[in-house]
Amino acid sequence: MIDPEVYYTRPIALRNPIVFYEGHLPAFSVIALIKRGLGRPGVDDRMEKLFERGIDPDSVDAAVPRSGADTLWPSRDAVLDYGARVDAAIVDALSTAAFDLVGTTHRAMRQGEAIFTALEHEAMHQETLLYMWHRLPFARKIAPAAPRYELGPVPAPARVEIPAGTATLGAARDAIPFGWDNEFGEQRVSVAAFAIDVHSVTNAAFLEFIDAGGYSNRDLWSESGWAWIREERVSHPAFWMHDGGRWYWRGMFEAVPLPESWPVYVSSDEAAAFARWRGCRLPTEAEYHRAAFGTPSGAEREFPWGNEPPDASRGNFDFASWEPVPAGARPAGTSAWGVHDLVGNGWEWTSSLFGPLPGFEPMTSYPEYSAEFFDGQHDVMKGASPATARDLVRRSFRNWFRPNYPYVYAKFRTAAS
Ligand code: AVJ
Ligand code: FE
Repeated sequence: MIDPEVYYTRPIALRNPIVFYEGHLPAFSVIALIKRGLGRPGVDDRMEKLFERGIDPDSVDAAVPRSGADTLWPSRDAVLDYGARVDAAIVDALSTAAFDLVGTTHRAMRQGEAIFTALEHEAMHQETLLYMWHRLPFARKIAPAAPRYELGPVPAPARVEIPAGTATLGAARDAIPFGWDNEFGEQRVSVAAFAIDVHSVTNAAFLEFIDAGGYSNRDLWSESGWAWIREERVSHPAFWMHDGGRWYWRGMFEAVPLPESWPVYVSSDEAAAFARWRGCRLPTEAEYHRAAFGTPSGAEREFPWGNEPPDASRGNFDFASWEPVPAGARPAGTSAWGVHDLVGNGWEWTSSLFGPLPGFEPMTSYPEYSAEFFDGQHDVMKGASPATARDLVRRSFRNWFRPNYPYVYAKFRTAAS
């Protein structure tokens, strides 16, 4: 899909170049499954060191040099050859490992942990790669088929009142086949009554914020949010482009005259500024759970629509589309309260800082996964985007980014007490 010429470029300055990810997926599987899971030697020490970890700096001009800045990356053939060697080693491990040791000597293999870790990590980076490729110039990409967009009317704004009740965050350790460490344990939270938007905030609504001078009104922004938009001269969503006096959506393959009914993709800082402009706020993680999984009877569901497994009728996820679809276009995914698009069509920003649930324990196959990010500098996102694999669509799944990260497929809605 992409021009080989961009293989060593960084479509997002904060992240590693594309070549890193092609080596990172196999290297990660070796480290999590073969080394930590099964206690066997790795496949290629040099490659496993080079491709072990990504980065999460808070700014491009941080004093610390960007990871990989002075790395001489291997040729693509060498990376692909490494991938093939890893595939063979993984197949061999799965066919011959002494899985009866699970739970005693091989703690990272409890309930197959390290296998799921490798599989879900790859699914996550498929999303990373797609939103990175979204930033590449159109001329560097080949559309697999003529792109088609779903357009539709802007839904009428509406709010729903959700009465006070209980939300269950996380999951009990044995309740799900696999979860990342930050999904455990289970926590019941009392949520006061609140009101929440039935639909995600659309491009049309966000345009009003821009036209009202939202990006130059200091009062609407947090201190760090204001510093970010000033320093990086941010004056519109990263998914928008301005040309000849008109706004366009930066699609994967071409610019699309701004589709008013699509949810706006923004950073948490931009979402919070919009909410303040509207005289309200973002929902908390617990409020998101209540809106998505709660019901008037008090029982909680696995998914907004009920307990049936996710499919394409319920939401725009699992690579169903390169772009968003209009807000409210998947009514079969509506929650018990009539709230649309809580899972799919873009992650949902919450106002909650990423932190551990009670009983948190770093996972053995990847102890760095969450713990390093419990630093008060990351906001929780819930739900799913068009580029989120169906395997990751589950109630307890939690995603997180810095509040000024504008590149991920993330939307929002507003709430009020
Ligand atoms: C959980 C999506 C924030 O993309 O940085 C991938 C996931 N961690 N490899 C990221 C992750 C290590 C992470 N997010
Ligand atoms: Fe990774």
